[in-house]
Amino acid sequence: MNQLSRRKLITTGIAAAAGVSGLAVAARLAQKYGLVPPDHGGVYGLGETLTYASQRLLTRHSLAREFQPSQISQRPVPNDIAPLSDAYKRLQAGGFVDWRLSIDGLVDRPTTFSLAQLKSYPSRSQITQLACEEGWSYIAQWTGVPLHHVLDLVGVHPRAKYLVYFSIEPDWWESIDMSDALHPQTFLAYGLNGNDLPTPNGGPLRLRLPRQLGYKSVKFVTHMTVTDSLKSFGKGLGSAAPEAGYSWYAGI
Ligand SMILES: Nc1nc2c(c(=O)[nH]1)N[C@H]1C(S)=C(S)[C@@H](COP(=O)(O)O)O[C@H]1N2
Ligand SMILES: [Mo]
Repeated sequence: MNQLSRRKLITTGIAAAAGVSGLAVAARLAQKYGLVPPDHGGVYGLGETLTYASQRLLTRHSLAREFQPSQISQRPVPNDIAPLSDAYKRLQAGGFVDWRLSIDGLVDRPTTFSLAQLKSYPSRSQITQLACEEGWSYIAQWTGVPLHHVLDLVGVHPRAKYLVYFSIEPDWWESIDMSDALHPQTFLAYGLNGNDLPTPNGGPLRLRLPRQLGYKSVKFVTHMTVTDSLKSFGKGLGSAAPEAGYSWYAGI
């Protein structure tokens, strides 16, 4: 049986189990295949699980749409950000020479990278859409290093399940599963439309993840950690988003 029909079968199986034999069976199936998102609890729990499970199985390797240069939006819309912290302003005053991204957790070689190091790795540009959960969006050209390149350098352990990433700005942290972390279009962006990434858009460094809503593309990223469990982060729901009422998985 080929991969896709197998995936379809599992998804259909989970959905059918939810309908026919009740929630417990569906939940057990989803658990078995590692398809339960960290914020699955509560009234809408099964809905979240089904959305995540079917997306995971059917679109694990699919690509977000990429656009032509002529389709780039006139103005990349920066969303409002909270007033910048002193820690950020100090680094900005120094031209971000001292900006660091540290990666630790379930990796062979915990490493701290400077921007210059990140820029020395093979860079990639992609023209994708950033879509906010509030309804607006824009198309821009993002330049950076694919995250899988950097994760290969630090050596992710086989039992890793999630990547948790943090902004230098308080209250902004997110996580994604390893399948999204290693996805070819997920990258650490330091450029926008041919220039350095402007501060309002998350410069000098943000995560870009075009297959999920804008809030997963955290700005001002300074720290990432690889883990097999999200329980000890924040309220254990996987990220700041579900703590504020948004879905952890924001696939588009
Ligand atoms: N650190 C940080 N990251 C953030 C945000 C923020 O306010 N602070 N806003 C998020 C939201 S809700 C969206 S829609 C996008 C907006 O990206 P843009 O400003 O480039 O349009 O960034 C996301 N990343
Ligand atoms: Mo947003």
